[in-house]
Order: sequence, then C-alpha cells, then structure tokens
Amino acid sequence: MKIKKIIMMAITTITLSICSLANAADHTIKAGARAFETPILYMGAGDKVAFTNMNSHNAVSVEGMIPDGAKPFAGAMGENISLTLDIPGIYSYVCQPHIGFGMVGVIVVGDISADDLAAYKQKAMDTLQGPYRRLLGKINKIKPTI
Ligand SMILES: [Cu+2]
Repeated sequence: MKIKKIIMMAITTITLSICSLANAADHTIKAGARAFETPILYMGAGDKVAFTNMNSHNAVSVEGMIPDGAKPFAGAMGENISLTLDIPGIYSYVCQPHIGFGMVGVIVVGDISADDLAAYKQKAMDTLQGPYRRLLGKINKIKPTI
C-alpha cells in the first residue's frame, strides 16, 4: 500500500515536470548588421530567448523599461546571451554600439492588456532620452495580447 502510494506520487511528479518542460518554448533573436531580427518578440512567461550572431553587438536591457522585479540583463560585446524571462511585461533592450542605427528591440512576456501597453508607451515617451528614443518606433508597434 505504502509503496503503491510512493510510486503514484513519483509518476505524478515526473508527469508534471515533463509538462512544464513541454510548455516552455525557445526563441531566438538574431543580430543582423544593424538590427535585431525579430525586433518585437512575443513569448510566454518562463520561455527562453537566445541572442545569436552577436559578434560586434551586445544586448542590454534599458533601465526602468523592464517589468517591476525583473532582473536587468547586460551581455558583453560579442556575447550570445540566453535568458529565461519569468516575469510578465515588456522588456526594452538595445545594442549599445548601434543604438543610433536603431538596433533596439522589445520582448513582450506573457499577456499585455491595452491599458498596460498605454502606460508603458507613456513611460517611454516621458523617460527615454537621446538615441534611446529609437525604441519608441518598436514600442508603438506592440499589439495588446488580451
Ligand atoms: Cu549592434
């Protein structure tokens, strides 16, 4: 009886782990010459995103333009970073040497409502300075998902 219970619990645990692995998806953002390919990426909370082909580029999150409680990220020059983003919301990032060329992007994690999006746009308009304003073009193209 006791053994049967333990086996059932083990099977449940294994099944749950397999399901959560299957639900997390992998995404790629590839650096082109002066632009991120897939500059507006939508992904689920807990999904993974890998920046590839980052020779002579970096990916750095923009202060104040990631969700509350989310960890900022900053790849070194040439570093192909990989991130698992668990906290829903919008993450703005730039390639520092090419920001003036508009090499910037946004990642939308989880669902975003029209109200959340409007608040994010307003914050971007109010706080982004200089070349960081290149992000506005991408932010204005984000579509609400709920
Ligand atoms: Cu770059």
